[in-house]
Amino acid sequence: MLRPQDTSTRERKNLNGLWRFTLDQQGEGRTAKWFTGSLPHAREMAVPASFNDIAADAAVRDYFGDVWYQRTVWVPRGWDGRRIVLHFESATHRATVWVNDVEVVSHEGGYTPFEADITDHVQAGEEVRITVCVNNTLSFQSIPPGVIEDTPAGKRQRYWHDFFNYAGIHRTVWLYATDPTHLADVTVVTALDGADGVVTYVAEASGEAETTVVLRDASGVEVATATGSEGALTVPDVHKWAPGDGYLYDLEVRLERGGAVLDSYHQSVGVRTVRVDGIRFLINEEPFSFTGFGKHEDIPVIGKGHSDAFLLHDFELLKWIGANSFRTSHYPYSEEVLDYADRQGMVLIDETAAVGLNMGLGGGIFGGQGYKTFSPETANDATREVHAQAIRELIARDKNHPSVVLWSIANEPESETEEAEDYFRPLFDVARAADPTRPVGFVNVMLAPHGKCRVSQFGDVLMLNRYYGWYTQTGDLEAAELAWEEELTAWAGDGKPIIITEYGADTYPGLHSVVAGNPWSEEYQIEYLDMNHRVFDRIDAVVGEQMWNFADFTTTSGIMRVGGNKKGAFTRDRQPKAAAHALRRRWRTDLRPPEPFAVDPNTNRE
Ligand code: GCB
Repeated sequence: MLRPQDTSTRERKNLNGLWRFTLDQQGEGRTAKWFTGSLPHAREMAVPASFNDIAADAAVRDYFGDVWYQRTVWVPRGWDGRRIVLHFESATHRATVWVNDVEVVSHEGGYTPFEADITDHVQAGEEVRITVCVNNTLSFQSIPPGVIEDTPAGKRQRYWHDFFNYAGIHRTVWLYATDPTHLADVTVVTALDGADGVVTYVAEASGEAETTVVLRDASGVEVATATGSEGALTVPDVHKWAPGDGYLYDLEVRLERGGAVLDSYHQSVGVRTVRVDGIRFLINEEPFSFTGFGKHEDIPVIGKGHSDAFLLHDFELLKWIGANSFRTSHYPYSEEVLDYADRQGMVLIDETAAVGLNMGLGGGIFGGQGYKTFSPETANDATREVHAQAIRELIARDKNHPSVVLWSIANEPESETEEAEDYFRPLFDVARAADPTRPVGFVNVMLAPHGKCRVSQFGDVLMLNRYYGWYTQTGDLEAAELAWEEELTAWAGDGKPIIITEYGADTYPGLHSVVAGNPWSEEYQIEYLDMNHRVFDRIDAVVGEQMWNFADFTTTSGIMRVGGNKKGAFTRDRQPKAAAHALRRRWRTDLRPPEPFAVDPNTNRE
């Protein structure tokens, strides 16, 4: 599926704005066919946005089940004879869409795009009604998983991931038009040959036509051209895409018939290579060391709704602090984020929404979960198929982004059991079949330390989340340092690159402590980070540190969380905690004071 764009042959209409909206508390909308007319009891709702925090109402915020969105749109008069497509960048966690009375598409998974060819159901120059039933209920067969439990107070949604289950239409909705003969997909893979770049492309078309490709550099100068639906282009003296240097070429792919251009699509291309070599992670054959964060899409009021302003501001802060990378924890982010990361030379670990597949977490001293993670009744073969599809859709969407250097197929799943090994083995194959060019891994949890984890054997890279000094050895950083170094040394023995994908300490902004070892204080966050950094610096295999989290974020409420997760270097409204300045001093090598002069005792007598 191609991302909608305006070109000489394509035209888009943005459907963002205020839609009619209603909760379906009785679950009656489908049987009552709400899509056949104006939605009952509708209020207005912003798109894109999570619906949860818009209303000042707990019934809306904590709602689970079906919600309905509706609007009308005029199909442009000029689109007569064109193929007309309705495209959703995402709807969380699943959706069914009707155009007038006709169901046109259903999609499972809250963070990847889907679309429907609606040519047969609309008329150019006429108005149509679009109705979307979005459902945010989590089950053991959804990614991420959850359950609905019957409690004396009624049904409750429960899940095992540590962020609020925001839902709704989170990203842009498009109506777009192409020629009936159109490009259906474009794939590019890049390589380096000495000073030259090689861009291999495959273009899929919906019908018979000649394919022509033209590669232009960033100033628009043509550097290579070819014909045919697949081929390779050589770029003499290539300007590589590299961390901090988001140089992009533009590949125009054209479908032509009898001299007429039927379709033209522009694919940006960053020429770079990625490879793991022993304990090194190589970008363009040079060792790369990740600095940065696990992030979230989490913004006041709009929740997981995309905001261009926050996108830009977050990247400014990432640059300010010296982050060269982040992980799209714990789901695929908006495509605007990926596009911008490409242009900014930001390096991404791209993650599926498989988070919370671990019943060992969250029970703790307050009792177990009462579920087994993997069993015929819980996460089972059907779950794995949904998970496999989530991996395929992530890779299909993001395969052409040079910023993406590593796929993360899950965050902190159960990985110490035989069932986990059986569940995950084929999923690594799915990822590698979908993209043979990038390393694949998953993020390991503290409950499956070295020697116990049975899934890390499948990864090209080890990604570890560890909280020594926070969840264990709380407040005792000396003990934490010893335990952490011992475990990390054992992992280093596996001979793979290690990226610390999470390490962090909740910190209440403004809480201070003059004595060391005082959790929640701004000082402790810095002491905790310093301890981690000492450990990382002693282990050669550690090629990355991504602190948890970039900013404070919303979670379900509970005694472990004070108005959300407070492990941010920045507050939720993006103000720096003291730790942000400490990270900046470590990561911004350009701001470090020059090395003190070596004093030659013979010439300098001061
Ligand atoms: C983790 C999870 C992350 C949580 C974090 C925490 O290991 O991957 O989603 O938010 O710990 O703060 O507990």
